[in-house]
Amino acid sequence: MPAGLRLGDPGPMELADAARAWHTDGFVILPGFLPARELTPAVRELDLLFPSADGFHDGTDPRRERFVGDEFAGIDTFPFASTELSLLAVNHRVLALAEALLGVDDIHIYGAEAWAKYTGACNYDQDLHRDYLNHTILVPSTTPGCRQVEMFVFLHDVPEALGPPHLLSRQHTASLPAMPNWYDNSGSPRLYAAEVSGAGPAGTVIAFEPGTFHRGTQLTAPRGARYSMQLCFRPANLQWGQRVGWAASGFTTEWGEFVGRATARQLQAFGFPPPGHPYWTPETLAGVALRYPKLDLTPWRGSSPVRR
Ligand SMILES: O=C(O)CCC(=O)C(=O)O
Repeated sequence: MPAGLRLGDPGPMELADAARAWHTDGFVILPGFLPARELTPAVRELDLLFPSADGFHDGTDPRRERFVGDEFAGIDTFPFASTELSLLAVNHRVLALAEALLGVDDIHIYGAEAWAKYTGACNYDQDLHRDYLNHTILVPSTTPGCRQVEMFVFLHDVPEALGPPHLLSRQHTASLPAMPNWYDNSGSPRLYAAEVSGAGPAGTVIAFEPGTFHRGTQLTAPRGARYSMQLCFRPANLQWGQRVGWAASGFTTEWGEFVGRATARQLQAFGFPPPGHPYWTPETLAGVALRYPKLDLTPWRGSSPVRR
């Protein structure tokens, strides 16, 4: 499969094709993978997190200063102020893709961020790098069952002028050692010449391994803004792949709102034991009902070992 292949028309067969490309190149670009009807509820609530392009560039949004001077200052971490955006992070298509790429059906989300970038706010142009230094306490592995996957999700169209990530196929980097982690353009023009742009329409998902070389690029569109999510998944038992612990934000209103609207599958991705697990007893069901009054406990209640 050619490096940087783009797969269109998402469908059931596409997950297998995506997995093949991901294994060959270390990344796969899925243009418009999330359809508009599933993206729109979250996009409508983006103003709960970030200034609009006009609000930033006209200086009318009092939140704008936060984004100036530091490319990473535009990152909000899960759970988001928008419950729709939190739900999108574990959208059924996203979970199916993570399962297909990782080759396991018990997956955990170990990181979720929303990121706003604005033309002129700062320098978004990065050196080619791998992300693994803050995604695992070890180094990436290609052994089945020991892989992790990151995803960039575009919440609107991201053409070249809105700074899409650029990625490099493993076919060009397989011989590079685990360190150093960053390669600048002057020292490695061969690598930069081979990079592939991730530019794509709204709903595009770019799945890549934490060991895949990639980089952020500059926003050049006049009065531009780019809104995206970065999601990270691992097999549930892969303890060395980490970024955040979800219980740390368990007291927030945003977490409670998300749990109250999430499905059993979505919550399992955050670490809820699956229906039928010995954890689910009358005692824990009663406690979880008190903690999350909006959560429908039917999937776990029906599976309680005590009731069988
Ligand atoms: O947001 C992007 O386009 C890429 C950012 C990136 O690669 C990074 O910060 O590690």
